[in-house]
Amino acid sequence: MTEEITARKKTALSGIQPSGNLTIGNYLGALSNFGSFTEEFNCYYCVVDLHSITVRQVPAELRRRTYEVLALYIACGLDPDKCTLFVQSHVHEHAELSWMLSCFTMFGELSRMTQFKDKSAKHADNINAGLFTYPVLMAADILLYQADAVPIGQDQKQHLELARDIAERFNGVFSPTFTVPEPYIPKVGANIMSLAEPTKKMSKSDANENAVVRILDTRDVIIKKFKRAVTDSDTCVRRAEGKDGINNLMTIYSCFTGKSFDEIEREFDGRGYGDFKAAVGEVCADGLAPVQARFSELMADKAYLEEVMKNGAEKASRTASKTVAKVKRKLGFVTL
Ligand code: AQP
Repeated sequence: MTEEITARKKTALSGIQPSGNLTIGNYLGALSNFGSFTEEFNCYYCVVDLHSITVRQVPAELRRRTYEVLALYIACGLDPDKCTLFVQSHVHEHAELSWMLSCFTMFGELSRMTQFKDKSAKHADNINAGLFTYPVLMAADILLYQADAVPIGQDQKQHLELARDIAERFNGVFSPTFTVPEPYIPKVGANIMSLAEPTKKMSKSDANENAVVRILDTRDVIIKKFKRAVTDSDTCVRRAEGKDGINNLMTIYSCFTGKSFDEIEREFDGRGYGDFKAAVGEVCADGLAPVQARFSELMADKAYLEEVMKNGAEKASRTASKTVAKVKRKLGFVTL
């Protein structure tokens, strides 16, 4: 009976790259929503280290951040006994399925990916093939586990749509093999913008430290960064077209307090931007404080984090190997 129920439970999967210290964009757009899936879904959350090497990484930093992202998953409330937490490179099927799926992905499709265009412009000296085929690896991550739901921020929507197209194409050429995944994008917080250039997304790899608020920034730093946030020449805290900086700060305030935009406008009626920016800093620092405290405890226990990684990799491999075996059979590979 229990097995039957487990078999019918839907699957959710998501991942975060250890390509920099995580920002409140990663937190509000993705990480903070992961926990809400654990009751209803079989959840797989991975640290996608293979993805991160599409951009040059310092090996020691990549290693440290891999532990940190895993610790942040747990610090944000993900229970390793209730969901599968693992590191992508520990499950070799990700790379294997990625190759097979790349033969079902068109050059033109990959050429249209806006993240490829943005990252090529940003890293003009290193436009490598991995940067181009990144969305195929992401499709493999998702399709390996037959994920029904993929919680992501707005910037990953195009990649998710491609994963759906690849799944449908493969299912159409052969027989149904992959579950076609649905994106889960939060209503508020799916697109947190840079504090320095509010028309641009907040990214963990941004070289301008004032543009990003990191989950692990200290209270003082968080408050200082919000005080410096770029706004406009108006003085009234209200949402409007063209007020990108204020719109972004209102979104962040709303995410941390649960207040609607109307409520925020009423709360700050007659008060200036200075007051508002200070308040955003306070609620953000308050919201992150428990995560930071739990994170410090977890980072002091590397052996525990390694045990979580090991158990997670074993659990993930069991599902991933079944999918790869099925795909190989359908493709006509000889199995021994
Ligand atoms: N600014 C953002 N607002 C909302 N959601 C965001 N996400 C990223 N930035 C924002 C979501 O975080 C999850 C993990 O992202 P990722 O690490 O896989 O890669 P990314 O989307 O490329 O994130 P970054 O921070 O911009 O990393 P770098 O600088 O390395 O490229 C995803 O669900 C993403 O939508």
